[in-house]
Amino acid sequence: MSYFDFSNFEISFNNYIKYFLGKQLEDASKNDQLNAVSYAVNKYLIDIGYDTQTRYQENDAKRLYYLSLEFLIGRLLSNNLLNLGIYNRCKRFLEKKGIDLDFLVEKERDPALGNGGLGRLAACFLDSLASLNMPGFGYGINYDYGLFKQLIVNGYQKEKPDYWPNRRSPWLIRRTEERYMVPIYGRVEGSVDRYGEYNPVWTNWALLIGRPHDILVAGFEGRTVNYLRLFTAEASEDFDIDIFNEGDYFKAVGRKIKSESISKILYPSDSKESGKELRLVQEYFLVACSLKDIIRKYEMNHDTFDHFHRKVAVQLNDTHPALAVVELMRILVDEKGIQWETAWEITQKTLGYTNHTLLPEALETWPVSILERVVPRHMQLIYEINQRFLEYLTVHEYDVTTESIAKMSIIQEGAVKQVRMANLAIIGSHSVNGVAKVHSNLVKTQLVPEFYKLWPGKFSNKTNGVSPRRWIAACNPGLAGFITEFIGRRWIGDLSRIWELETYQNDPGFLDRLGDIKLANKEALAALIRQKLFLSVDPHSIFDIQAKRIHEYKRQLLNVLHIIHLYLLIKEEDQDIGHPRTFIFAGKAAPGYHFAKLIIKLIHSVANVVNKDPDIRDMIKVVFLPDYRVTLAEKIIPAADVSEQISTAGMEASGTGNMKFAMNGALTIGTLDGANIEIAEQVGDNNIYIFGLTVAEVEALRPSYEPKTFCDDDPDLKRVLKAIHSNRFCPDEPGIFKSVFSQLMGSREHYLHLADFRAYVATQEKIGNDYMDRVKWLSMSLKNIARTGIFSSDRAIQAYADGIWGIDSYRE
Ligand code: 4GP
Repeated sequence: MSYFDFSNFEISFNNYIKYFLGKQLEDASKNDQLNAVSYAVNKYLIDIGYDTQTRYQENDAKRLYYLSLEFLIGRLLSNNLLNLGIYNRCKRFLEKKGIDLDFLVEKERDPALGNGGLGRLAACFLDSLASLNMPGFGYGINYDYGLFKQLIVNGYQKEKPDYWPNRRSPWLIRRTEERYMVPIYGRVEGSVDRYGEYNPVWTNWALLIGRPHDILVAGFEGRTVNYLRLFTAEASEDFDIDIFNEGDYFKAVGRKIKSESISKILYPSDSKESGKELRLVQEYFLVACSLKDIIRKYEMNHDTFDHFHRKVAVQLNDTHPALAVVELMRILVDEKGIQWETAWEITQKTLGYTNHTLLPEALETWPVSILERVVPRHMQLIYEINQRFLEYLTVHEYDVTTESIAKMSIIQEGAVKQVRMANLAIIGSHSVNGVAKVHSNLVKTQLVPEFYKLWPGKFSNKTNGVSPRRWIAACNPGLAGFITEFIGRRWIGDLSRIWELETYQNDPGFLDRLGDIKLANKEALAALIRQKLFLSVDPHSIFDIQAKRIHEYKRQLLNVLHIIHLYLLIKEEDQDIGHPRTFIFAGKAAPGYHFAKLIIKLIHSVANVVNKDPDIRDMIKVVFLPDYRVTLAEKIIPAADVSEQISTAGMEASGTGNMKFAMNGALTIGTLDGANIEIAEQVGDNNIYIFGLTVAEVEALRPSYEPKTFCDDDPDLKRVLKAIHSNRFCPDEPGIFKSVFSQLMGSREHYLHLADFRAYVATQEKIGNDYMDRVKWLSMSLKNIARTGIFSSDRAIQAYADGIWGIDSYRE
């Protein structure tokens, strides 16, 4: 393609160093070189981006806006080079200058603008939208500080601020010509005009200023470049108040406030941190800036709003941007003078809502009093939306009970009146979806059965997916090259083709090579472990990995119970546990979640004892890799033999790590939860290790759960718990794990760890045996790679596009 004429790459690179940095190449630091390369690559993206926009414009394309408080995008350079198809060319070019591209790639900072699955999913979705040549754009916040950096000190997690040098990033384009004024606080003064109409006037507001910054998103093969638009809050000192005095809506004089703090920091997902006013302000800030931007673009081509929902789709990534329902209504009714009923129809048809969790603590509610203070006009509108909805229920729905009306109301009555964001999102959208089959069913039957009964057609499932570009091609070049050698490169843009790989399984040497690739990846991870932790692990041992947020429901503790069990088998009974194993953990705990932090300490304490005990003869090693993030995931996942997906059934909405591990050839040990169920359907029961209680069994057991009975019946389990209760793993800090013991033994232990212990241990034993049969293991591994094509985010995005958004593909 003409875009990739390398002569201009060289010019851009040289110009950046010489004119932007004012340096000679010899004086440029590695960081300067990295920025110069990134800058030169971004110039390609800008060119393609202009052409892409023209194509959308010429076709008057319907656009999708994905609103999310989190985008966990990961490093950009290697991914962009790969998607543009110029990695090798760029490498050769830099080699001539004596620069090692692979080295530079490793120097890039990884912006942690998200907490975990929800944010990473959003990033994979942007990759897929661009790769499918669809007009889909991310809208988020340009945080200065992403999720904290995790340090481990004496086995304890410590948090450090993680500053992302966003203001200097070569990938971020500051849109100097655009900014949005967002009113906040103040009060609403109403007057009734001579036609009897109520005219609200929002007065005495303060102003936030949102400045868009774009990160360009290249699709595979570089045909399409979309963008992720992140808003920075800027100070409003230089604001010209006249802008708002044009209409009579903003009659009063605005107060100037210092607004920069709004985009300072990402909130860690933590129930202790929830309910903080600044978080609500962030949510409103994002929604208000995004809708202003969306509407400005729409109005460039359209005079009326009659066709708005035919040209615009907005997806709410969980309830965090749910105020979009209200803000869109406010704009349509208050600013554009559209009739309520018409505005409501447009709003509902435009918005869709995705639920990502059933955990009660993650279901957002905001006190009415805070909303009244922060966004007084919006609170009025919420009351109005709710009143009309409740009236509709009582007039049109004969068989709704008072109880179900109370559950569906947006307002939750009680000592502190609350606004239920999920109810707002459901009522204000035309579509509600969960992220895996079982999860979507639970949304319907457990989370909001009343709404499902009312509007069954609104609910659907869209099983998650992950980008094969980042999660195979870029992170596992050995495997990617191998796949391409056999079936060509088309799988990168169409992962459904990867099944073709299975036809080669009888090719002599094929499985052997697959085994060699895994071994090389394990060696690389072992080297990283040595470098970071001064610990040596054997790449020939089974790499059994659990990498994800630390949370009781994900049951890292169950994994630890098993490790202690194996340790005691060797230590106390001198048993042969078969093949040696390396248990690797990674993940952050929310700063205020003390029990999760204690789990991290327990892992370290067990590691400390097990790794040093000569009696164990290196049969077990326990590793905790600190500061889990996208970059680390890219190194861990290709090296896994066993993928731990062991949440209590019914608690993990989907999981996406489970998909990444499987497509990189790891075998899953997992419960029938989230997308594990669908992975099992794809790979077949013989190629996955499923164990434990089902959702129905969990529900049946929970009310009468007595951990003690499981313990009494199982001497192994009893011994493990005793070891935790004693000071065996914490001689220097006696008693610190007593609360782990009492938690596990408590009848309210919600995650039923002990109930699944025996099944988990038995399944692990089977894994140990199977692993020793190399051909069997590799052939199972191959089936995981070849049969998980359905978990591409391209498939997920196509399903959203067809079923919810109604957007098309514009290739050329
Ligand atoms: C996560 C879910 O816990 C995970 O199962 C799912 O795969 C992911 O969303 C993407 O859908 N939820 C969150 C959250 O990250 O903050 O609620």
